[in-house]
Amino acid sequence: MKHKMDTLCIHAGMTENEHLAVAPPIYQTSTFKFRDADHGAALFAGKEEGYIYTRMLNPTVKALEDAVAELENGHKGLGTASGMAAINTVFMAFVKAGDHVVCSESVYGPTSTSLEKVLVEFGVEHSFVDTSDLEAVKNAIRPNTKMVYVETPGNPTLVVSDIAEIAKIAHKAGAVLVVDNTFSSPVVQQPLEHGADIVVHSMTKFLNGHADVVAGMIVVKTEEQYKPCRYILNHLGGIIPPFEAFLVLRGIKTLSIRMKKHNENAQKIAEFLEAHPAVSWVKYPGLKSHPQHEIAKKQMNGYSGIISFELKGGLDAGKHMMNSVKIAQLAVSLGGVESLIQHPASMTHAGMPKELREQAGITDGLVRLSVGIEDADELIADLNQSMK
Ligand code: LCS
Repeated sequence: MKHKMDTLCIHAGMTENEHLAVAPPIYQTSTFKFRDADHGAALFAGKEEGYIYTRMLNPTVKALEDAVAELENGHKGLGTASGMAAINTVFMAFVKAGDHVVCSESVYGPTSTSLEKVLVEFGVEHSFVDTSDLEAVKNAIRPNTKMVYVETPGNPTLVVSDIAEIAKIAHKAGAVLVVDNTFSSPVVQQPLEHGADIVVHSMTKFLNGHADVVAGMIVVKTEEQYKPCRYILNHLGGIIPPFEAFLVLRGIKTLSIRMKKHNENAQKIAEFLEAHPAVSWVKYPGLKSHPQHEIAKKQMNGYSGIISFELKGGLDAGKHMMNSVKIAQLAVSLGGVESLIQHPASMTHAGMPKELREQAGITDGLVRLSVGIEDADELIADLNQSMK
């Protein structure tokens, strides 16, 4: 029986273990013994299942991979050292010299840098487009396009792209659709259900949820996609260690309940900001004024916890707010139980060329708020005092 999300978050990936421990054991070991020489040879030859060496797979990591694959309704997961390790493993597994990637223009800064500065050195071409504009996606497709890479909602503009429609465009062109689902988590959005082929996560964010782990995850739909990802991950080595895997598994237990509170708090705060005279604009997928609110409604279950806005006083007013809020902390990252506020143009997206930032709508005055699960009224009162 397929469980509902609240139940899945508690039980996904939790198989029986030797001592019947309720919490997942941490297999803090780099390597595993072979019963005898033939057993070792059989494991290496893939004739028998089992663990060999933690870079290749570890039981605690496997439990987490199974859990996230189940939450995303995918075939298998691959745990990685960070969200960037997940993203670059997917690039390495699916594109090669001479191939072209169509990528959302509003993506996490280092994702655009990977394409712009690193993969170009390996002969991979790219185009950054507004993936909320389906015509722009169609027009960006070239004969050598092998991947469409979408972040939705996009960091930090919260632009929403239609996963189902982009999947049709990508598949018609013979390309895979990769969706970065970091901003939603599988509780709010399941891209594979809408036609995406591969999902990547920074588990540093909502999946872990407690600002104490850096980790990533890839979820694939088929064994044919799994094999090249596992091969690249084994050889590039960007794996998640067992202790981090344990912590993320622990975080996932409360993912569903946390997301409900993130959704609820962020909706209230977005509505408060939109009505405030000192605010010039607010982007939150749950607001009726959001340009892709209807698409968000169609493909998301709640609108998650991130809000972007600009104050009428521009960057100076934004800086004043960031320096004077008392509950939200001035820090990058997002998706944790604690509210965080930051300035993308000088922080998370500072590495993006200014023209690309402007093209993507990342204005110098844009402030990004990751709404935690504190008391919503207190968060609102705090933002209010910072705008006085
Ligand atoms: N994808 C998205 C959408 C992200 O927001 C981030 C990190 C990553 C991937 C990379 O994940 P990491 O390697 O850090 O686990 N975003 C950050 C941000 O907006 N502030 O600090 C990190």
